[in-house]
Amino acid sequence: MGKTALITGVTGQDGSYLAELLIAKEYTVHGLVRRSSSFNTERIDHLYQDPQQPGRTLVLHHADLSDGVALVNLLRDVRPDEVYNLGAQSHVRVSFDAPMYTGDITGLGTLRLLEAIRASGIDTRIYQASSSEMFGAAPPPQNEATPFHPRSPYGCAKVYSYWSTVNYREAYGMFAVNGILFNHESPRRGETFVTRKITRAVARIKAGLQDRLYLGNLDAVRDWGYAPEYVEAMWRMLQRDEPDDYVVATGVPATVRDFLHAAFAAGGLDWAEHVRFDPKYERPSEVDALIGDASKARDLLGWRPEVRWRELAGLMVRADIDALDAELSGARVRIDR
Ligand code: NDP
Ligand code: GDR
Repeated sequence: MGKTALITGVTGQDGSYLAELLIAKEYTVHGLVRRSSSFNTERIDHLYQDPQQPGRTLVLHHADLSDGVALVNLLRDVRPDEVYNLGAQSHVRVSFDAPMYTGDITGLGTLRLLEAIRASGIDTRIYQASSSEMFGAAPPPQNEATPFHPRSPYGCAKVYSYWSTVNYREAYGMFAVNGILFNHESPRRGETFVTRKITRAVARIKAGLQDRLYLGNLDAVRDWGYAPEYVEAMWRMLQRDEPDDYVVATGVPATVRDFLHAAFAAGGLDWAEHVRFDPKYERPSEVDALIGDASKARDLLGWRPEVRWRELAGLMVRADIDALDAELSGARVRIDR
């Protein structure tokens, strides 16, 4: 019998890659999906199986991180061997506009889940999606010993979740781990995060659908890795004998401007001709530089990143060009009909 996992945030970038990874490892994956007035399962539609089909490997449930009772009931029903808490209001800029909501879901949501595990009395392991945003203003390189100095409501909420996870490990002996992941991207990255916003714009500018791209601070330094590699690290953390916390990063820095340059060059374009500044994309307090030291993950998990930011920019641009081509040719077919 394979294992059973529950993923919150299964419809997000990481949730979709993690579901694929676990299904390939013969897990039965249960995903928590929040109710939306339009479809929000695009990233996992290729994994969808008819609910009537016996022996499904992906089962979706409606629930929400704001609803603690629903979490208890879900855990009692599913009785997962592993829980991955990836659900969150995950956008840093938006967290300044919706700080209370972000605190509720990204912060308290984790506590609700931890408490639901305790209340349901099941024996399980939990992975908490912690973030390099917790380091905030702490100078790079950052590792597991670097003190936190968050710079946004999102970062503060993640610090709350981090310590709640550590506390449940210490107080109740729970197998609870924090993966402190630095930025990781992919063709499935949300369209309003800076990398995807850029690579999508390259495709649209090349196709003549857009001319300008408005961005905020180009000087910020980030350590961008490739999401499918990062979900492998999450899984490895839960396979260890003892629970612990790990930084996951490439250790290679680049500015937003560097990424912009590489992505436009990959599309045969000059970014300076198209990019304009809009202060609305700046944050009231910015995180200037995040560069991770993932030596512990390398030594204890045997985890090593392969894809670096420049290659990532190229692969994301190609994926966006291909996706737009497919969309446009589909539209033409419909118009022809
Ligand atoms: P996404 O924004 O792509 O996905 C977030 C997921 O959370 C979505 O499935 C979303 O649902 C779900 N969600 C949002 N609100 C709720 C709610 N109230 N109840 C239940 N689910 C909810 O994020 P990523 O996949 O990029 O990141 C996964 C996790 O890792 C997040 O917690 C993020 O903060 C954290 N993280 C991400 C990093 C990165 O670089 N990607 C780095 C470090 C940490 P819906 O699809 O309906 O919006
Ligand atoms: P980040 O990612 O805040 O690091 O959080 P994002 O891609 O939003 O910003 C990266 C940097 O780019 C600058 N920037 C812009 N950002 C956006 N979104 N839009 C713009 O137009 C723009 N112009 C410049 C930002 O100021 C910032 O410095 C991501 C999220 O996935 C979090 O959930 C996760 O925890 C962290 O990464 C690690």
